[in-house]
Amino acid sequence: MPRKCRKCSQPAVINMRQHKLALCADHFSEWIVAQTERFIKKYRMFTREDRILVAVSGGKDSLALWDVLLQLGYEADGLYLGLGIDGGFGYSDESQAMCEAFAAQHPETTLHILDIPGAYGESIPQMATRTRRGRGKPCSVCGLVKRHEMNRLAHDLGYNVLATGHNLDDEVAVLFQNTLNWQVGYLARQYPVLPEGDGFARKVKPFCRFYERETATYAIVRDIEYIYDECPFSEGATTIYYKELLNKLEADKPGAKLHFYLNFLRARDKEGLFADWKEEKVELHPCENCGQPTTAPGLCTFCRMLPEEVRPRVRTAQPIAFKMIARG
Ligand code: Q46
Ligand code: ZN
Ligand code: ZN
Repeated sequence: MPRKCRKCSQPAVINMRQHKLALCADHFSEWIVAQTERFIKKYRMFTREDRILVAVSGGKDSLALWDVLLQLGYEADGLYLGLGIDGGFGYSDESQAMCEAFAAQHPETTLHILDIPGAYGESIPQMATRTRRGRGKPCSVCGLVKRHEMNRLAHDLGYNVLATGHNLDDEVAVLFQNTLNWQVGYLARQYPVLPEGDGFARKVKPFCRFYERETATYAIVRDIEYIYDECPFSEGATTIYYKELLNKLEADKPGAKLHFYLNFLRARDKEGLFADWKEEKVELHPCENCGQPTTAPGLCTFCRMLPEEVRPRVRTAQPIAFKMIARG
């Protein structure tokens, strides 16, 4: 028998076994919005005075996050980085089209689009091939470019908070990987909010306590169009392997992922796990080319990776602002 919404007895669109809660479409969207606000406050992510830049990829999590933040009345704009990834189906073009379609329906917001090949003359896979980084996979170059450009653009465009759509499944896969390897430094820094400082924007993950199926259901009930395909290079990634393992665990023990993550946060916050851990203080210097903070004197890793003649572009590369003008 299909389940009924706990609040209104309409047919439920989702049954969240870990919360023993089944909800209809309307009550589920309300629940997601209210829970997000609760997490934002609980982890002191930001307030309505902050300017938030949401890193959008065209996928369900980041577009759903943008939607929720707008519903909550935060000043939240989007940033899309065009990576120039095709994968035989125009992955980057299609994901950009999804972000534009979302922005077109929200005239109160702005979508900033920076096309990496347009700005620096090469796509991410081309950069990876030229620099021979990442053993045939462009992901390490991609991560480096995204981190650098998001931070640079947040700063240049006057946003102090960078929000990403990482969900519970993402966070738990990383936590599991870091625990298996006892990566103490990474574990100590894994948290829903990373404070700003030394030229870095504050980074927040307001969806870190939602399962992937919850963000997907939210996107569907809110009629948000998103790209279903993953980036073609994500195939075979270690985190996907861990996600599969954890899905098996979750199937046998509903709520196991959430407990693993929440107990980790509790051990950290209430029981002082990592309280004595001191981050090695590394001195940061502004990059000679772009001004972003970097550990080694001279050029930052991103500028060093670019061909010399392309480097000056980092100082001027600005995104296109895609904004729908409300008619009427
Ligand atoms: S890192 Fe690698 Fe992702 Fe970049 S190349 Fe694709 S899979 S998008 S999160
Ligand atoms: Zn209901
Ligand atoms: Zn630099």
